[in-house]
Amino acid sequence: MSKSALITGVTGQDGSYLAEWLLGQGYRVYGLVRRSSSPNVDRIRHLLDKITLIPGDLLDDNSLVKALEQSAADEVYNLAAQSFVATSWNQPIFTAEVTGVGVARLLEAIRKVNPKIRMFQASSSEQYGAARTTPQNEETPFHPRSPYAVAKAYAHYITINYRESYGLFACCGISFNHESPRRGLEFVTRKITHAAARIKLGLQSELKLGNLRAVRDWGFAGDYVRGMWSMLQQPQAEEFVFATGECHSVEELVATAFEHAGLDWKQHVVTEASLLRPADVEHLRGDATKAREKLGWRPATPFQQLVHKMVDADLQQVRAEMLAGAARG
Ligand code: NAP
Ligand code: G4F
Repeated sequence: MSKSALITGVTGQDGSYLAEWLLGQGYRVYGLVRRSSSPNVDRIRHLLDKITLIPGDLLDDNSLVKALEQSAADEVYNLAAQSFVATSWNQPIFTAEVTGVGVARLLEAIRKVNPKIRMFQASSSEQYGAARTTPQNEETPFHPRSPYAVAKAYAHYITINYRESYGLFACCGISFNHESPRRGLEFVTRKITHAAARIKLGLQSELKLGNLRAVRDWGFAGDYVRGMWSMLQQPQAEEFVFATGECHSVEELVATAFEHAGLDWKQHVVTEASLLRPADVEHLRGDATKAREKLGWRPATPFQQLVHKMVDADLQQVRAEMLAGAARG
């Protein structure tokens, strides 16, 4: 009998790539989806006849118990979160409830339904925040700089605590930023590649950004989900960092994307004070040596290739939307 996996956050960027990967590995794949007033399955539309969606929410304990029972999951990948850092200052309590305490609810449900379930928790490089050492690895202390990062730090430690308290196979993958054409439009990479496409096609002329000096270690989401799966195939549960080890500033990202679209970014980008964060993370670079040595994990997509791929996908998508609009009259 094939293994069963439950993905929370299956409608998100990572959830869609992980579902594809697990189907390719022969899993029965279940995805937890929260109720919305209109369909929210754009990223997994192509998978809908291959996976089973189960209604539920990290805010609702009972729905998690039911989802674990219905899926008879061997593995649970907790990717669900309020994942946008900027929103976490406007909604700190909600972010703590979903991104932080939601993980405790899931761990309790696992304990109740089947403590043999293996669980992956999506930890974040944001937890390092104002890290004092570079690059960051599994031993680097956390100094979270946003309500989101604080909630993720709680989620991280409660996962380890349930492993140590109850012997659960539960572990955290600490991922640095990973992107794709399926990235939400509010995150800086996609905001930039989508704007470059719209400017190129004459639909807008200006792009407003915040902190151009911020530096991130950006990789491709499709590479990172392989690492998540590998962690749950190990003989013991432990933490791993996933990162490229290469870092670039937001300004470099804009220049790379606009150049690929045949544009001069300086003619279009303006900085806007309202987009600056109350406390930003200025510089992140990860050290994924442990993942490379123990899991054989390596990111396969260099920065420039990633940015070009996102710009090309956005050009294609915006053109298709223009054609559809013209056809509708
Ligand atoms: P994403 O695109 O924002 O997806 C988040 C998912 O969580 C969506 O499916 C969303 O559902 C779901 N969700 C939100 N609140 C929920 C709730 N109360 N109950 C159930 N589901 C809920 O995020 P992502 O980029 O794929 O990231 C996946 C995970 O990795 C997140 O936990 C994120 O914090 C973490 N992470 C991401 C990165 C990165 O660079 N991408 C790096 C480190 C860690 P809806 O579609 O209904 O909104
Ligand atoms: O793309 P971002 O919003 O990603 P951020 O804050 O690094 O968080 C993402 O990666 C984390 C992993 O480290 C995940 F845990 C988290 O869930 C999420 O996926 O912002 C990146 C940088 C920031 O320093 C921000 O201040 O870009 C800077 N930035 C500059 N102008 C902007 C903008 N960010 C956004 N979103 N929009 C701007 O206009």
